[in-house]
Amino acid sequence: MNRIEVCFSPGEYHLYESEFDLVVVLDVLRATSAICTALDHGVKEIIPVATVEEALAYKEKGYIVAAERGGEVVPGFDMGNSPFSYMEPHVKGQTVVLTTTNGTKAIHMARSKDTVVIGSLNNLNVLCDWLIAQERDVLVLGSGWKDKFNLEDTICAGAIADACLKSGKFKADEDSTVAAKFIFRSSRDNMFAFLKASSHRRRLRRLNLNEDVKYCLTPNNCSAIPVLKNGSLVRLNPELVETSVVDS
Ligand code: 3SL
Repeated sequence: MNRIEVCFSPGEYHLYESEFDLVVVLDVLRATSAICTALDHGVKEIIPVATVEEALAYKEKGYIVAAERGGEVVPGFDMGNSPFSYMEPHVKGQTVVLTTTNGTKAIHMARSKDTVVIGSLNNLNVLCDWLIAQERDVLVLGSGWKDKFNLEDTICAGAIADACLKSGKFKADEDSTVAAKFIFRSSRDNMFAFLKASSHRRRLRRLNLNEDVKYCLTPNNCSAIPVLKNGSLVRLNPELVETSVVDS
């Protein structure tokens, strides 16, 4: 029996990291939803970087660079964190460098692990099927907000834990995993309404980004599983490109 556990935020990662070498990083609003969307729509690779300074260095070398802080595009950069920007024809087949407030920081923290994959509600089923087939212990790491707990990553982490536990191949020991599962089950019939009072939904509403939120809360509209290889996020399952919902 393998273990699946949920770590609510990067601030708690040190409590879990030594027990796992397969980590799923989530930042439902919006970094990992954008990354799944990008690879699903034919972006060749995403290079996640932790700081705006690193992103700037890539920009000076001529890369397409996306930078977000506090939900907004950092002035001087090509694009931000909206999943819709990664559906644009000019990014198809390209390398995109990305830095975000929380998501790329969490990816950076997990980078020394043997396997780091990217999750979201958008690629939920394909990711869960893959995790169940691995027969390995799994840590699901929410990006949270500046090291604090957030609801949207917890819902997604709970959905992943729920599916893995239902397969009968996993067990969970931590209360964080049990709590995530219950939060997912309480929210699954209307996640958008459930998150109405959440801090990040309020933040994105103030920025007129409700359509982004609705997209990010739509399960299974992507088939890509992004995996970290030599510092870049690439598609783990390119064979599914042909059958991708969005590309068909
Ligand atoms: O924190 C992050 O990495 C971002 O996804 C935040 S936002 O959705 O762009 O506000």
